[in-house]
Amino acid sequence: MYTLGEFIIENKGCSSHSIEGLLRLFSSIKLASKAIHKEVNKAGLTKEIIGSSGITNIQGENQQKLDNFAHRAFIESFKSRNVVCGIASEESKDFIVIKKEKKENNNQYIVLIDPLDGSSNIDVNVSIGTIFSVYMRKSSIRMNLTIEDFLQKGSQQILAGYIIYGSSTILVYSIGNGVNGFTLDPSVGTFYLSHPNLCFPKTEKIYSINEGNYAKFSNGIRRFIRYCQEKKGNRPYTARYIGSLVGDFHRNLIKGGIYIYPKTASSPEGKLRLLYECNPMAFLSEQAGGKASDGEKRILDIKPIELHQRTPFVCGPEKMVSKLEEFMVICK
Ligand code: AHM
Ligand code: MG
Repeated sequence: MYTLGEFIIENKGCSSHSIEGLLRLFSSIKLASKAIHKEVNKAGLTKEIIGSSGITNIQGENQQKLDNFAHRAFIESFKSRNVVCGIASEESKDFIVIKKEKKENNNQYIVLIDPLDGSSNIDVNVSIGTIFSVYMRKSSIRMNLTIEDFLQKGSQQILAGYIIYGSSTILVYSIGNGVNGFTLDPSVGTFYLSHPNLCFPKTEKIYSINEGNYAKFSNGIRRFIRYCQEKKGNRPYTARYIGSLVGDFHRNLIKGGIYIYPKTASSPEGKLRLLYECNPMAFLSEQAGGKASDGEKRILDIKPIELHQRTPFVCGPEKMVSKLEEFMVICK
């Protein structure tokens, strides 16, 4: 069985990035994710992990203790591996500059991360995740990092992935040559290839949306929901919604389903963050033979204008996303 490290070395594909760089990046990601895995697994036993940290984050949301732990774990881990020059995190207002250890280090990777996604599920023992994405810096290495290093289109990602802390801990990633998943064997602390070449299945089965917001949805989204529920062909589809993007996406990727977080009357920009959540999931969707859009246009083509920008988000099998887009046009 391949370990993640062996797989990276043998499956670099056409990526022009150095194996050493990728291995160092993954070394940081693995280290932090194992620390989080350990904490998540004993969450019921210790008050240090469950509940609110008492801090309101930049999103105006109540930061959970585990959000904070995960944010610090990733920042420290990236700092220690000497490979990344800047990080933007959903839990931090501004981007974080990582100083070079040695003058000759040319750390050129920019990381954008949602350290702990699906926070509302922490206290109830339901799957949560980490979402990450990596870009090359655009500014000269002789200059200071600028905000433009972080505000790149999703199509510029060189690596994107997530870790799901569920019944087992699984890391799924793509460097632009397909999607592969690795399960952590906690007894040895190693990720092994368990889900090679992940693609959305041909048969669509599931739709995932918070239907409690139905009254606030646009007519296009309501029409699509009714279409999913109609008895015709392989419909009605099954409704499944965890409220944890990583968990919902992972299930839909394996079983065949669409994930939707549209704009609503009260959140005209949607809820999810373009840089930390939607771009990496859109990259993975396309790499798995699917599609991702804001209901009208491709997510990966959006030029971000600010770090914590939100966007409506739809991703899943190509046919399902295209069908939803059709309804959005018809009902305009
Ligand atoms: P978070 O980053 O604060 O955890 O919020 C993102 C989460 C997604 O994981 C999930 O799909 C969505 O918010 C659920 O929102 P809602 O409870 O409004 O359905
Ligand atoms: Mg999130």
